[in-house]
Amino acid sequence: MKITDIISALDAKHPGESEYRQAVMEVLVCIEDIYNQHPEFEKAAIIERLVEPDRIFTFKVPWIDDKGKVRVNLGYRVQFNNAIGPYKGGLRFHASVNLSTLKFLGFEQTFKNALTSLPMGGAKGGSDFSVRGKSNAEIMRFCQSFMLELWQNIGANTDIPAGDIGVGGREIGYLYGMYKKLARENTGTFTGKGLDYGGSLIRPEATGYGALYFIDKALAHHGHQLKGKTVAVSGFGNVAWGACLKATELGAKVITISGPDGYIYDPEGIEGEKIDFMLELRNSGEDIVAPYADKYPSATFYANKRPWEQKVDIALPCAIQNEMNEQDAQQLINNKVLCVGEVSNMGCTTAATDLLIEHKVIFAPGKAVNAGGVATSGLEMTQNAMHIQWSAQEVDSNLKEIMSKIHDQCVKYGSQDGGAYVNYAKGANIAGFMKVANAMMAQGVV
Ligand code: 2IT
Repeated sequence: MKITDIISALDAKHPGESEYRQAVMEVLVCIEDIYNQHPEFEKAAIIERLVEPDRIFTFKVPWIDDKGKVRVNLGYRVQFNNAIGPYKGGLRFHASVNLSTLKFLGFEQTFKNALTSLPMGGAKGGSDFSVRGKSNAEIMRFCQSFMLELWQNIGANTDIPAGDIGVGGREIGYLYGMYKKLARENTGTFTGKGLDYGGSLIRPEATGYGALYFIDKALAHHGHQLKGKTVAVSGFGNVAWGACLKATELGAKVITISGPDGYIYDPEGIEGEKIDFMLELRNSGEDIVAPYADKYPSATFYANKRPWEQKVDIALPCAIQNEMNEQDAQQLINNKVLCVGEVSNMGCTTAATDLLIEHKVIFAPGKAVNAGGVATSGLEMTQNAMHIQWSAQEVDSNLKEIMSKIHDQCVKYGSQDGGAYVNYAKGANIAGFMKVANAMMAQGVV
């Protein structure tokens, strides 16, 4: 089947799943040429097999709130592809979660994990449960009920969940605690665990750190440097936190963060204790950034707006999918943006991505630039399997090396204009696809 036919078949089969179809389409458009050079892929129906998840678990998650009321959420695990290793990917707890979200995330995860060069397949899961405004006890009961259903389908060598939006250290603790009780084993079936029970140093920071290592490389490759650049960050969770820390450490100045209520603009830079305050805001459970401007006089709060209207050298969406649209991208281009990195998965709409690439903005796609998180999860799995804990320095130097190799793969497959510009989206999609496709070819029709 031709790529265009595959896309229309998918549109007909899954009409409501727009994010999933968006993610698939973005990959297929990039790999079309290389796919056409490999007739054996078509014969083995590699793409038809790659775009559908291996299996999906859907289940109800009943739990009791603090008032004694029975509540019901939906739980999912999408085991997307295990051609190169056990299923691996996070759990997202957010009101917006549905099957389309998790299929898009699982699909992306498959290629991202391939890019890390570690043996991990792709998966994603989660629930439409929102942690916002819930007590610790409610979150624990929800996590326990979620795990009561899921535990039989995961394992250290089959499927290893981790965190994502709404699932941080606290939730992983509750989930893993219940998993251990039910499975009667303790081999590290989750990553992102606490340091006292098998977690890895640097894992909480890893997505943001890795992203900045990648951006640093990408800028250098195009004759620029990170030092002295201004950065707009969206979000104020774990990923935004790591990005702010590393951007600042490498000499850039972060001037925005954002929440569902609007964004903070702080021209003096969000650094030092201001970054710690971001975590305090996150941990307050209220999901708002406005109090930052009350605390720091250098900052202004813009209600219900997104940070992309500010003039910056680098824009890093770190919140959720499709948070940067075509108008945002145009605004950034008008303001002479140099680089955009999708630290959130599929942070840009397709139209935004296309526009940025068309204008030769250095565009780092999610599956490359945010792969440091899952890569460090892979390093956590290694440490668990070896029954040891590495130093922060050891983990960090591995992470840096992995991000550098991902950058090299993108350059290999995405260079254009005689090497003057790298289309990282194309490079990442081809590199990830080739690895997964070759692994699938080797293993027959399964
Ligand atoms: O999107 C991602 O790569 C993650 N949420 C991390 C997944 C993981 O298994 O560490």
